[in-house]
Amino acid sequence: MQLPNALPIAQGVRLWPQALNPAQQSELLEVVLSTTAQAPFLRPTMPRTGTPFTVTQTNFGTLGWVSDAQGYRYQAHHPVTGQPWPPIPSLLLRLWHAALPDAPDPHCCLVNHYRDGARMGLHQDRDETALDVPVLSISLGADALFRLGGTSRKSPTQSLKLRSGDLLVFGGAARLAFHGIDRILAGSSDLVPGGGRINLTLRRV
Ligand code: MD6
Ligand code: FE
Repeated sequence: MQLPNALPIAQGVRLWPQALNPAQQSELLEVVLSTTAQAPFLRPTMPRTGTPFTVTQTNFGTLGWVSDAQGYRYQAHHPVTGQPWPPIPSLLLRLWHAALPDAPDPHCCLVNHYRDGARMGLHQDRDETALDVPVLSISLGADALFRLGGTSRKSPTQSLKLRSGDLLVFGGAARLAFHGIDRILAGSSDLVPGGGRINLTLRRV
């Protein structure tokens, strides 16, 4: 897997628009959905309040990111089935190493499933100790409006449209930048069965 030069979006943020062509997107989605048969999507809840997320989630890898009343954490087992998360499919590992040639294998691939109306509030990815390694984000399905800020919640933000097949790397000065998904553009893709968007974020923990 060879990637062309990325577009610089901000310090530490690089975007490969449509790095995956439609056939590659379908192949990746097929691999992802078939792997979720071993680790079904679940709807996490917010720490303390117990408010359900508007997305559903699952993970691949040795560690998965979970959220429930007890807080945010990484754990080795699916909270409902009690089984280890399935391994990260080799196709995803190849994309990781193409985007981040110097990084060791990721521990975690968090899979977010957005139906129309789902969103993700402004947050930092900071539950990892490996903050020196970037996060790779891969988008499949409906277009999404991604909000990118700075390292303070009050930093100015910009909006970026993420489309199916886009790869986004978040590292360096942006590794702790606030970001979120304002909304999904309903009907913009029919890749994901039933509509919506799947986002994969791969990281070292
Ligand atoms: C999403 N992405 O695109 C959510 N996190 O659905 C993230 O939360 C994210 O895109 C860290 C780095 C890149 C990301
Ligand atoms: Fe994030």
